[in-house]
Amino acid sequence: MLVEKPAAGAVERSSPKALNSEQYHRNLSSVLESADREVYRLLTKEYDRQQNTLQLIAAENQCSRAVLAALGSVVQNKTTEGFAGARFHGGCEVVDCLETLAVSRAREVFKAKYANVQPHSGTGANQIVITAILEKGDRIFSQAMDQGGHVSHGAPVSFAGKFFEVEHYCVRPDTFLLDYDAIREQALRFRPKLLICGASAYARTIDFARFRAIADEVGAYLMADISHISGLVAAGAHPSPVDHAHFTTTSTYKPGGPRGGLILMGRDSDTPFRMADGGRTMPLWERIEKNTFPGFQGTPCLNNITAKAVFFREMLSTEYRDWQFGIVENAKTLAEQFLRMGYDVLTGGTDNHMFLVNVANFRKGMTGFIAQHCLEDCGIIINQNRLPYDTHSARITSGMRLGTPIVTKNGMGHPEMHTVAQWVNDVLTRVEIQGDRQYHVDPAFQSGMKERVQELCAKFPMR
Ligand code: DSN
Repeated sequence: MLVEKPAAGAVERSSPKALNSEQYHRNLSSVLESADREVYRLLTKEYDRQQNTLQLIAAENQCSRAVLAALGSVVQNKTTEGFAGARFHGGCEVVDCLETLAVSRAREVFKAKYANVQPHSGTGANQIVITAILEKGDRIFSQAMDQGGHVSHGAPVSFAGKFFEVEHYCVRPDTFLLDYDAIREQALRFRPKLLICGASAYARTIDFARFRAIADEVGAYLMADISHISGLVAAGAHPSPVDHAHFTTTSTYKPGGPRGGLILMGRDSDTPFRMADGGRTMPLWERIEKNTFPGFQGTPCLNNITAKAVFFREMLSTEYRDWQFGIVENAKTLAEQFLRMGYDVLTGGTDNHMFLVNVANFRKGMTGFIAQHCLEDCGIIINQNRLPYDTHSARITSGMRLGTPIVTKNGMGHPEMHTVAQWVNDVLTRVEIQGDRQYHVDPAFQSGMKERVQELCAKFPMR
């Protein structure tokens, strides 16, 4: 065998020493800083924004640093398709264990017979369920987006809205509450194949048993999208739909975990499903699995699945449970303060983590747009929200939506909710309204408020 000799004078290269996992994953933030200062600088800015402003967006949450660590690991490098034990690629022994762990923990958290941890998002989970059981043109019946529903439940602009025939139910115009008798009557007329319940802007308890009774009466499947309340459901702070709905879906970041989705099934997981083309009959869970891959997604995000496993373990803790009840208590306190100050809080309060306020009824000319933006100028982060029967467009709106998951996680309680309500009121009272989207905030007032917000947030650092 011919062996090439190094040229005279050449330096012999020593091969780099392999790091162990701990060394490889340590100080990833510093690694990013040296590799890409521009992104590092923006990431730092976002951390500072989250730490120094009040996070009151009901759809947002804050995951643990353990979840962040799981997201940023070498697991992200692995490609595979299929489910644990039945993969397309080799080298899956570790990711199979991780996915199996995530599934068993999810089942324990939600007392579910079946859990699918692969959906990339809550919307993806909904799309997997919808396309698993419906054929093009089939009927979906869901809460309208401007009535508190969610875009993925069949809004005209969404995927489901384009390929299925969708009709929406509304809340009552006088109480803004779901009217189950009216929903039943409409369902009897419309005869949907899929009834969807679950909301992104509804402050009251949802009666999942009632929805199931309606679905059964009209021969529909029931999907409960509990993205906004799944943390509360897991802790027992809101009734669970898992044994009422055929399918329960949720995003995993809204209850405080990594980005991603989850599909759960209870007593209906083995219900037989017959393919429309007359193909074989299979249990519902298997239909969902087949429509996840190869039906809807390719490689699952295995680092997110790893992080879901970490998060589901957190969800089983007493600390997590206490946090969920604290979120509801804080939301109730905050809503009560707004009511006390004369605001129009829809439905008169809340049973969950959020509530809606009609700001247009608070001051002449006030809009959701102005409320969101002038509060943000002062370090208070909320979102404007279209209200049921809103007279303003989606870009202007009459409402604001406030939620308490993050402030509660960071340790704020009743006294801070009083302060926050007072500050929001100060800003909304002081802002000069110049049009639907035009306003002026006195710069000295603005910087004073930002400082106070920052001081409060410093006492309750991100956990
Ligand atoms: N579902 C949206 C919301 O409630 O704001 C965000 O995903």
